[in-house]
Amino acid sequence: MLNPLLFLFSVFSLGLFFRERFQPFYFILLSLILTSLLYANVVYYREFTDIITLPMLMMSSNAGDLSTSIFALINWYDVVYYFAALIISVLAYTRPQSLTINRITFQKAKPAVITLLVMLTVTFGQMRTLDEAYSFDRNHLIQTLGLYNFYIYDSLLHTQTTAQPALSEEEDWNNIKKHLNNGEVPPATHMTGIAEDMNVIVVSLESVESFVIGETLHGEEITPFLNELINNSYYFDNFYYQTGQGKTSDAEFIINNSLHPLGRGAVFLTHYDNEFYALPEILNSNGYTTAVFHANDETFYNRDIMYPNLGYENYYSFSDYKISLHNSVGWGMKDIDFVEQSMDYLTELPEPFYTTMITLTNHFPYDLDEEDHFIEPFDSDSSIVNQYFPTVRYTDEAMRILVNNLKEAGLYENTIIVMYGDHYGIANSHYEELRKFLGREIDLYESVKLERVPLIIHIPGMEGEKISTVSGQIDVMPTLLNILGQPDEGQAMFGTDLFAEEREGYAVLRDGSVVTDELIFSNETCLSYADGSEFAPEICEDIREQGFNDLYYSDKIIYGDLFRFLSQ
Ligand code: GP9
Ligand code: MN
Repeated sequence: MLNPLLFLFSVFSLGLFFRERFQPFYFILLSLILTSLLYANVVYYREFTDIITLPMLMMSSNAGDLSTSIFALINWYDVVYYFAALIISVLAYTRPQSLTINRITFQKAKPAVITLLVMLTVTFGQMRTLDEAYSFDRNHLIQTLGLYNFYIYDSLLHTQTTAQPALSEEEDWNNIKKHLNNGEVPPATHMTGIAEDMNVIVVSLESVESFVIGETLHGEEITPFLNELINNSYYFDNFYYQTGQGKTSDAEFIINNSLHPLGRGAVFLTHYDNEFYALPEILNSNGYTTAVFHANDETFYNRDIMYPNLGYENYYSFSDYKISLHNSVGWGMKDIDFVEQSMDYLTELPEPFYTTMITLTNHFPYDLDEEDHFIEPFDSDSSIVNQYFPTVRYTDEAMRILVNNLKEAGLYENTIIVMYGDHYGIANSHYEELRKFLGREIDLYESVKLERVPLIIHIPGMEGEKISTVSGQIDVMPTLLNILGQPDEGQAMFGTDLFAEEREGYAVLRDGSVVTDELIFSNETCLSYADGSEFAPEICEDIREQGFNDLYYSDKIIYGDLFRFLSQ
């Protein structure tokens, strides 16, 4: 409480330098600005469990498309946030003298101003020496600094990170390579080239989490098709999403680069003109046709610029689909129609192809017409949790149609199908109601485990199996490169081949949490992966450090645009 108070005290007292009749206006204006900043974060937090960072503010071009979601996050009783501003305004009108204090000259205020400056310098100093690990865990950071001071810190970070490319040197690579070589594990030789020259379809399953897989609601399977597909695929049930504020686009970024996304903002928006060494680009230079299918505005997340940069030759977006009121809901085109129309383009692509399909129907706030419900909603006090089940079930149905269409088109037998959940679907603010579905308390241990999303890899001719070693989105690229028989040419990948014999369970989440087959490090706490019992912090020290370095070096590559220096 003290940190925000110090900030508020400082900025409000600046009003004392104004002439008496201007003071009330200054207080009203300031109160409105600060309340709006606070309230914007309250709304954002309800869905993203995160704070708006400066790079996110610059995402305003995406705000239009977010409007359907924003209304689901606003409550009428939120007016309480504006009470203080209201009271100040009423007072300014009825008794302005109650809001004015004798104007202070700078001369008189000198001791106070000097004290304030000293306090601010100390605060800045503290921020700079904050344990660096905190900087990845924003929840912790806000608790330490308070919301308003956080923005001062974020501005410091902003100038520091935007200045990096100019300062970056080739030598940075030496440290990064050293770090990566340390944890390097050779890929599984028995899988090398097993799917050489096969097509690849990677499907991003919007907001699909692991907790629905294999589960039932009202006695019916929530994902009957995915459950069926899992039976003859490789299925990773301890697979974690590693996205940051760029959500879907971050997931695409991780899958295609085996790099971590950034801690602040979306790489697609902040570093779209960087040099990358991405999976589509590698495959394209080895004879693959590359394409993305996503029935949204082509400029959303800068995809129109980022896709060619990552090596995608074709991008089928909004204008390539026949979209009507009838076949759209919520954010846009319904997944079933999307999949069906995409087939027309897919079947025209020269083989082998590497394609990405991005689904949309299971997007917050999970709107879906009654006629498209293949399962009844859940019954709780959260409409978000309730509606999530029919939309997941709908996307599941779309996947059945996709696979059936692939079979009909004769593509199923020579196409690897990868399906992954892009990020969480149910935000922490709905855990109270989600708990009713899960039938257990959601403590720190459970909330980390809820960061799991499905990963399914279907390889024609292979039976597959369930693999329970901990893994993350960052591991998909090295896995695909190996089964496609594409040698790792020394590009910097932060993931490891999922089939590698020596691979040990490991996933670093973007907030600095680290998960292994034995341990969970999250929120400065060390837990057992098996049962959530708490260990002394030292037990997690090694994995905390390893995770921190992964994020640190991956960030260095992106902020410094280091691929410019990589000899290919
Ligand atoms: C936007 C879609 C959803 O085109 O991919 O993005 P999200 O809000 O999940 O990041
Ligand atoms: Mn998404």
